Amino acid sequence: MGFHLNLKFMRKFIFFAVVFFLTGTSWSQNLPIDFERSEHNFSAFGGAQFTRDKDPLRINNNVGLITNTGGDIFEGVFIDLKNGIQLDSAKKVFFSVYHAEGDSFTFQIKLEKNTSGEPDIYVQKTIKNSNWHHDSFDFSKAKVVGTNVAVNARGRYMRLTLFFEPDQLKTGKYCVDDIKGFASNLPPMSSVTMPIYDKLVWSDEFNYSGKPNSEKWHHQVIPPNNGGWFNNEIQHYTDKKDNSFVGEGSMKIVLKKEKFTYGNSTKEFTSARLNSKFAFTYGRIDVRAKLPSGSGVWPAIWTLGTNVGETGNYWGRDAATVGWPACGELDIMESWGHNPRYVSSAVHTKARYGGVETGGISLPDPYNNYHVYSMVWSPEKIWFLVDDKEIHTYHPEVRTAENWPFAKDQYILLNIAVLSQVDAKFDSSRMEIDYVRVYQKAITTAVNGDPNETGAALYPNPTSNKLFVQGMDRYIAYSILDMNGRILQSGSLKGQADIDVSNLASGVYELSLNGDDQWVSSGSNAIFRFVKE
Ligand SMILES: [Ca+2]
Ligand SMILES: [Ca+2]
Repeated sequence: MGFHLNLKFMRKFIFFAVVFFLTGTSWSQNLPIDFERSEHNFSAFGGAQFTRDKDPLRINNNVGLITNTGGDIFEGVFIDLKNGIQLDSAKKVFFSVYHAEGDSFTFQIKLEKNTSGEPDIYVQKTIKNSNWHHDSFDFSKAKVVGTNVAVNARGRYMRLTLFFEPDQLKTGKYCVDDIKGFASNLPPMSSVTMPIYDKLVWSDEFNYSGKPNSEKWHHQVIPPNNGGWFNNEIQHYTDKKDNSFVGEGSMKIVLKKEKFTYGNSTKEFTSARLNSKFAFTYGRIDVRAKLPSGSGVWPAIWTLGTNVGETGNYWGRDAATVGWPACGELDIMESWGHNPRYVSSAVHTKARYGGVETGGISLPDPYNNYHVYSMVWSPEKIWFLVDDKEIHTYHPEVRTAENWPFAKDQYILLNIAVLSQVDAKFDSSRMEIDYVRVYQKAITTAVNGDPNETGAALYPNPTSNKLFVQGMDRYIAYSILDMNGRILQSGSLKGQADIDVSNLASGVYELSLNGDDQWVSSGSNAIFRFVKE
């Protein structure tokens, strides 16, 4: 959903993200790229065209021919490298270029890590040469895309993009050949397998009637931005039953054209924005929903860090105030009425100045059909799915506080916003939510004893702050031990309970559950092993 959007950056980021989604299936190749093999095939975007062609000046040589059609100021071509270019000791990328028309031109090479969370970088120069021009770009003096910030680039870059006359609408034909750099000798990017989170830890099936269950949902109604909402939204959110209610197995969130005053602020539309009173770290969330429609209508299923400290939200009262985007935001489903049937997912972090990483999919009729919008959030990668089909992933190679605020609790938000381009004839539209389900991983196997005998389950694993223990009716006491057997904390439990482990350092620990004489023979216990992030 996002707040405080910088539209200039946003457009650029969204543009590149869309390009990635549309054309993200090119082959992965290793350096050097000399166009002698058919795999040296770039993917074109923004109107550009790419073909492997004969060298116009040298016989028996193949080159890449890029044609700018003037379709977009950022038309270009890219290729995904199998092992990437490693910019550590060697920082230069070599190339040969040739302009078929012979005029001077600006040539840019952009490199992307493709792992999200770190900025894209580029080097460019204006070249005037009527023959082949052999040159190199020094990425120790690269610039961050979208800024004038210089950076001494390091690490591995997986995607190479070429622009001719970037930032200008210009037609032209350009040849490129022999792109060389220091090929990474690291193995291809590790593929992280999607974990299976199958322990249902929180849900609302909406099998009741009336207002949304107040034990599970908080209505966010106080406009946090000087009497209004962020993003130039033009509605108020209310807790009125005609803006959100449950019946016939689903929750309805209704956006209505209706004058409404909150404080001194009068708006022409009302809607609802619900916060879950449940927050979690890692797991899978499934939301089955039908979407509202109409130009300017902006439904969202998303999460924010509980530490956002936003006025009027459920967590504001005891949350730290890191603010947005440092809290992290995960958009499981967003859709904008001006782009009908397209649903997308996005990640907002501080690393991209609040900008986004997005991916999406067009659905035939998300307004009249239910789809399941899911997110699988693991300690190192996040997957976004529609009907179990992956539409976007977020996977920084190196996780930092800037690009990965996602080792802390997030809470769920469900809302419909409306923007000023709403149709004058718009009356009302609704989102119907069949269920919201959150799953986590549980440990059910003790490192000693019979797991069926213990009947206990621990989740989530790994954990960052709380360890939930289910099936505790047979145990009354617990201890947490380090791997040297030292007791670090202990206490008593009965039934389902949670143990605060936020003070533990990262590492592997054992939880010892100790039997009650009434149920378990004296001295009996079960030990589970868990990971503290
Ligand atoms: Ca060649
Ligand atoms: Ca239901």
